[in-house]
Amino acid sequence: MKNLEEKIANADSLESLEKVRVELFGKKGLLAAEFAKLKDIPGPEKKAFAEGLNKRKAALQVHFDERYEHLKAEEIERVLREEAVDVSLYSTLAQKGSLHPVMETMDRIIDYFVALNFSVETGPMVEDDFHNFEALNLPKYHPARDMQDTFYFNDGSLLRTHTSPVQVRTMLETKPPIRMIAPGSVFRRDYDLTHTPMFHQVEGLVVDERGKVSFANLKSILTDFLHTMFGEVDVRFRPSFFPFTEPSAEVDISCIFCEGKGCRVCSHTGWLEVLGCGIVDPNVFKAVGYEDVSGYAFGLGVERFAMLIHQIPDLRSLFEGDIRLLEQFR
Ligand code: 2NL
Repeated sequence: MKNLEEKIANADSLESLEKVRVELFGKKGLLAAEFAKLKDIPGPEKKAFAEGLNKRKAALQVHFDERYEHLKAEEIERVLREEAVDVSLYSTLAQKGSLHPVMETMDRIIDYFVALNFSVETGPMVEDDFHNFEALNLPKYHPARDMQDTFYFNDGSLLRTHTSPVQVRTMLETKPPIRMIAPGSVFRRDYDLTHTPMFHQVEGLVVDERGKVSFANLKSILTDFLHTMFGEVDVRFRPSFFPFTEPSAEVDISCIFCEGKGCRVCSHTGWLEVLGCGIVDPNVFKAVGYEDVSGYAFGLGVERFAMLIHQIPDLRSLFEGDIRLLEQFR
C-alpha cells in the first residue's frame, strides 16, 4: 500500500491512468484486497482499521481525480492543436461551380450599356399595383393585364412581372434626362419548356427633352447592341403592341443556327425574336409627372439570350441546381 500516490502521479496518459484505476480501485484491486482483510481483524481493532482504510481511499481518490482532470485537459489541448482544421486551406474534394450562364449573359448586356453611359438601377421585387401596372398605362381591368399572370400577396402587393417599375421609380425620383437600364429577376405564373416562374430581364429607358430622342436612335442602338451580342446577324424591326410604348416594335435577328435558311429553332421562319421596344407612351410620362419630354424603352429576357448564345434547349435546366450545367460553361 505504499507509493500509490506515485503510481497515480506517474501515469502519463489517460490510458495508463485507467490501468492504475483498475489496479487500485477495481473489484480485484489493491484497496479491495485491503478491505478483504477486515474480516480477519479482531473486533477492537476493526473500527480503527476500517476508518484508516476509508481515509486512505478518499485521499487516493482525490489524487486520482486531480490527475485525471490534468491529463484530460492535456488531451483536449492536444486534440485542439493536432486536429485543428485550417479553414483557409483549399479543398481538393469540393466541386467547383462557375458563374451561371444567365449571370454571364446579364453581365455582357450590362457592360454594353454601361459603356454607353447608361446607369444601372435596381428596385424592389415585391411591388405594388401602381408601379407595376397603373403607371405603365395598364389601368385596372385593362385586357392587357391578362398578358401577364401575376403572383399576388394577400395584401394586394405582388411580385413584379417586369423590371419596368424600376424605371417608374427612377422617373419619380429624378429629373430628365435619363439613360438607364434595369436588370433583375421578375416573376410570372408560367412553367414549361420555355417559361420559368422566375426569370431575368434587362429593360432600358432613355428620356430627354421633347424631340431629342427618336425611334431612329432606338433602332440604331439596338441594332449595334444585337451585333455586339450575336455577331454578324441581320436585324429587323416588326410593328407590335405594348401598353407602355407607342409605336412599339419587336426585334428579330436572323437565325444564328441556320443563318436564316429555316430550322426547328426558328420554326422555319429564319428569324428569332429577341427584343421588345418602342417610344414611351405619353400616359407613362403623365403618371410620373414628366412634361415636354420624349423617350424610348426596350426590354429583353436574359434567359432567352443565354439559351440562344449557349444553345440550351430546355430553359428549366438553368434552374435545377445541377452542377453539371455549370461544368459545361467553365
Ligand atoms: C419585352 C418587351 C418592353 C418596355 C419593355 C418600358 C418601361 C417604361 C416605359 C416604357 Cl417605364 N416601356 N419598357 C418597353 C417596350 C418593351 O419589353 O418583350 N420584354 C421581354
